[in-house]
Amino acid sequence: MSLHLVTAGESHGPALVAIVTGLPAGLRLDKQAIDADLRRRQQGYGRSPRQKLETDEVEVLAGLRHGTTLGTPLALVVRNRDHANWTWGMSPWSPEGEPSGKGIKPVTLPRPGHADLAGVLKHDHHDVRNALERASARHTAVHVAAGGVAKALLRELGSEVAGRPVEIGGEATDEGMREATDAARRERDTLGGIVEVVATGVPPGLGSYAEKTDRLDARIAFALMGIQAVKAVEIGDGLALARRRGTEAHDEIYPGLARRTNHAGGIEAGISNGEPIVARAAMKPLPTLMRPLDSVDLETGEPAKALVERSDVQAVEALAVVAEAAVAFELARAALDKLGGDAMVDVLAARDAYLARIGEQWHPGG
Ligand code: EPS
Repeated sequence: MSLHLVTAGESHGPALVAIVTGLPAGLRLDKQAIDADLRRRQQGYGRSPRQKLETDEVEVLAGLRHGTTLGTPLALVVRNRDHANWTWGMSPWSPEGEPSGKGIKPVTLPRPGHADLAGVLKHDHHDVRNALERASARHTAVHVAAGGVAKALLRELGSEVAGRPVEIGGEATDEGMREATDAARRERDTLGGIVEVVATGVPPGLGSYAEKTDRLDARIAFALMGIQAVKAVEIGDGLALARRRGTEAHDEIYPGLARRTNHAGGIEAGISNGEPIVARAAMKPLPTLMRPLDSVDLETGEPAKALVERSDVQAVEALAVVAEAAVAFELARAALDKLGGDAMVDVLAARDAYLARIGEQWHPGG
């Protein structure tokens, strides 16, 4: 059984939920490490005032005993503190009492670039809120919690995964990113950006060229493109490779099977090659705008300005943490597909046997 993740949860509902299946028993988890990633995701220069309301923290409902996985489905929860302001508006059952708090009035002004319009048409909703609540990037919190579990597994296997923003609003230095964010905030606008995730210590041989669903680059691209607001993904030198000649595009092989370049971003033909895995994701500017774009009121059919709501100026630093979690989850899945095992001790024994076998040829460090 492959590692699998399913999530549920609306942005202002009671909680976000993730269930991870396919984990071996005997993996130690550290609540503080997972909570530290949840805090990293909440921080960032352009985040919305919502982050002052939330103090994300992981709760575990199943699959863990005394900090060690049981080899059963792992159920993770991150509560939405803001739900206290939406108890009537986002009540899972027919609400009782007089309407109060937020989310009472139906939203009928779809934001260009958001799920609002396509979501209501697809599902026959009459309140845009019924679409936007799940489309919101709020539920990336629980993906980060699941990514924390994957990172714990990878760490046991000797791999580390780290994400960072490399561009915000077209600026590539810390100062430029901050200035661009300040300017956009002043001008009541939003920004996008680019994040990079690098995974080190990944052995050769994860993934497969046999089927596209098993290609490691395809899986990573899928995982990154599946994050809210991501519009492009590249692996290694990505798009730039298309403009190079073959003699300048590939990573030559030296004794010990070492490489001196990593244009491929650690993946050749859908399989890890032992070099650092490098993936980048590009995020569009957030579509909730303080200076709203043209739209149409779905109730009247008349031209109107789109919904204006509290939101972030940019969330690129948050995306870096979410992308890190997404890549970690795919790498953990690929590692378990390769190594199998119902128990961590079996996974580690398989890893040792595999590294011993390829170590006869593969010793890139010399
Ligand atoms: C989001 C809009 C904002 C963000 C939210 C994502 O929420 P609200 O509408 O409640 O102000 O703060 O992100 C989070 C809450 C989070 O934890 O990342 C959206 O529309 O995607």
